[in-house]
Amino acid sequence: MPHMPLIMSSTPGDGDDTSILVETRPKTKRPPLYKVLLLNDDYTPMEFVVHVLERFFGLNHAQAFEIMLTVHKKGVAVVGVFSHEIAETKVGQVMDFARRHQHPLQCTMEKED
Ligand code: TYC
Repeated sequence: MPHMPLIMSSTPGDGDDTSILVETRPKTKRPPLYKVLLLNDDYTPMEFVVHVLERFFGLNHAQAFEIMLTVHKKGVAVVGVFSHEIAETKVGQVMDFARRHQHPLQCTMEKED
């Protein structure tokens, strides 16, 4: 919202000549969003990546397969856009799950422009 001064004036005609200008600058900047990226590698099985996308990003099988193929072919893809806290949680979940299964799958986050 633009700068919109709120004018608190005296009651007209009551002899009070003072008025107060209150600068109200609505400070409602929305928090930045973060892209969560999945990176390709030569070793993580395709089915594992599809499972990760279904499990942690709520994608159905067809959506998960499509994104997995995009990463496989292009090297990287955005799998979702979230608040900083949610993005960090997703990245952590994916990295932890991949490590526990001994796959080199990489997941990162990047601030949206
Ligand atoms: N390139 C992998 C393979 O051929 C599959 C893969 C897809 C790995 C997406 C990681 O983020 C990834 N088995």
